[in-house]
Amino acid sequence: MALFSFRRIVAFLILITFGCQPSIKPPEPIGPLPSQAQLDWQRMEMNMFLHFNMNTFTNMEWGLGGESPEQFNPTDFDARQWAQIAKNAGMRAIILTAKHHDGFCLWPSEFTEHSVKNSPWKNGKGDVLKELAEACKEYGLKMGVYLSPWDRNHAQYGTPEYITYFRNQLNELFTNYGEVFEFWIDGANGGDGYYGGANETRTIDRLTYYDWQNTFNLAFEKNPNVIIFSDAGPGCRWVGNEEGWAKETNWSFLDISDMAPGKADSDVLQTGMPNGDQWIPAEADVSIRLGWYYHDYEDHKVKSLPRLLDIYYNSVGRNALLLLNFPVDRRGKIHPIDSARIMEMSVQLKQDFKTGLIKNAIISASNVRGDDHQHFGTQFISDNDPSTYWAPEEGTDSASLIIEFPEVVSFNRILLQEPIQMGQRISSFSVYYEEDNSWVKIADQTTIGYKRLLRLNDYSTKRVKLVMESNRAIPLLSEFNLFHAPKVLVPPTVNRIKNGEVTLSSTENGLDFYYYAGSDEVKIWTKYEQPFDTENATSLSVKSVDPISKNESPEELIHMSLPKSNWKVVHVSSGNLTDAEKAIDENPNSWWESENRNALEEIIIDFGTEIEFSEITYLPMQERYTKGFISNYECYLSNNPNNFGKPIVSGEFSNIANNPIEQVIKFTKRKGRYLKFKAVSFIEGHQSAGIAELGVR
Ligand code: FUL
Repeated sequence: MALFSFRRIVAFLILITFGCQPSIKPPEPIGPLPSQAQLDWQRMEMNMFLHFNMNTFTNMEWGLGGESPEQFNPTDFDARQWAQIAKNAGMRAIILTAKHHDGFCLWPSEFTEHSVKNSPWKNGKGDVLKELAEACKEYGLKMGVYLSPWDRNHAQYGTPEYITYFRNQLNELFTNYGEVFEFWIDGANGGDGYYGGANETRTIDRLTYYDWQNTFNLAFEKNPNVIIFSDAGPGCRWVGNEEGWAKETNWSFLDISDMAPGKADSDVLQTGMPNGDQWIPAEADVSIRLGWYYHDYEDHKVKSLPRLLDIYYNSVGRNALLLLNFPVDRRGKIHPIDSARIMEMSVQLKQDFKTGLIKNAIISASNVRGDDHQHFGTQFISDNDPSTYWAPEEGTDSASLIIEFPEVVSFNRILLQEPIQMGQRISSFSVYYEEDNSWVKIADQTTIGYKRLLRLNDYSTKRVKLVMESNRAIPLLSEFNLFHAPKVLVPPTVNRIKNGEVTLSSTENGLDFYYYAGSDEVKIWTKYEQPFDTENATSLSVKSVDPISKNESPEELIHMSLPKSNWKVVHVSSGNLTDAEKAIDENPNSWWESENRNALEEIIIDFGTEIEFSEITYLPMQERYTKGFISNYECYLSNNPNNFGKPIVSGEFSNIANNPIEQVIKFTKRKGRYLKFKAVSFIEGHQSAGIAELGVR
């Protein structure tokens, strides 16, 4: 009988219980406050950034502007692949470099010849923006555009006419491709360039040149909800670094009186301003590789899973939105290494936040606003709805919540969220857990904002306390939960120093490491307790084990050089010997570079004693902007440093420019005390011999 259904009876009981109570007014929001568009934006949490256009084909990060549209020609373009990856990884939107600093346009703009319309791709009939807009629609994603204000191609850049051009382009992008949810304004602006053939240096006044307010108004006319990104907002702000992290203290407020796109203090952007008068939350942009654009020599430099997790926890977990960049390759697709890595991250994050432990707990608050549990009770902090919240009494300076679990629980993650539609209110908080009947502090922190995630060691307890100590107005909390994230099971990082000592480490706390030095099929694993020596073994296997679940990471086999503790550089053709020691210091991040340019260069190493080996290894420098890559080499071996005779081996490092990993030179086993390594030629564009590390095994 529908009339007496259970729901109706409950509704009736609620009505008679609470309906007659005087209604308690909700707390007053405290400004600055986000707009609805900013609220929706913040809830996206993680979006995809794509760098793809002329630089992809010229192998540059910043094109000069004089490139030819002929050079743009993806071989297997697929915007649906981008959208599918974004969707599968849990992202909500894609922002594409429609025009980067070199001025090349990915859409057939009516206002320039420097676009896809004059490229061989699809015989000039292609439109990347159109295909992206369609793919986003298909996968339920939003689309944003990066339109570089700096244009090193345009002849009029620097004059008032260029502003008209820029606005015309903005208009095209906002008119022809459906809703543009975010308009990305990069800060890099002014410098040398092609500028229609002038080939000169041009600068502009970042505060006044673009008449930004009127430029923004054009975007708002097309989409009143567009989020405009720049150093100074107004929709969201650059986080002040390109490494994907915000400071632990991160306010979503800014006072932009002296700021403009490309004109701000990055330290301030990393924290926001506690007294800022506008709501301008942080967006943290970072690339999954070293560069923003695709370079095949960075295929081995895709960020590791632990690194990506650090980025997530230090951006989304610190009240910022994460904009993670994928450099699209020359096919017009995301590289398989990158897509596999982002899926690893997405799987791990799902595991981390799989089960909120608060579900079965009793939550008691220091007090509840007007005792009105129905509207302001603690049930709202675990309802997964960021708009509902628990509120304490007015006048509460410091409020607290105690969570009591029916049984002992273990946790290592804490999630906190403020209902930011009511303003960002909490300035400091701490978390305690109960051990032997007393409270032990485990976190002493500052801001929360939309979301704050804490990564901690494992704690086991029946009671946890959260104290919100200082607040801009009574603290409100929309979510508070604890999780027990599984360990990230990747093999430990291996580090060896010159004296031969090997250390194992991991960014994940609480893991055990095991190693086996040797190349036998059946390994006898040793538990890592302290730095060790590998004697003369050149193979080292390592793995991580979670001591609680006993789950293991895959094993990793590392090929090492014979120990270098007694090695010395006794001769270099240019530069000094102390500097040259960097070539054998076991540190892949330091390097020796010869001083002469375009000359044959050599280095002689004394092993201290005669040794036998069949491989020589050469690691080129591992920096983002490379130099000193040797392409042809000769190796000599002798017991007399003054008489080497003929090379024992010579050859070419075939793919070193594209894949600058450790290069291995193999030959039949030889003995000797002195090794002479000679650079015979360098790769195109390089003029010196650079060595991050030389080894033998
Ligand atoms: C920087 C630009 O100069 C880079 O090329 C890249 O687009 C990055 C996202 O912003 O400032």
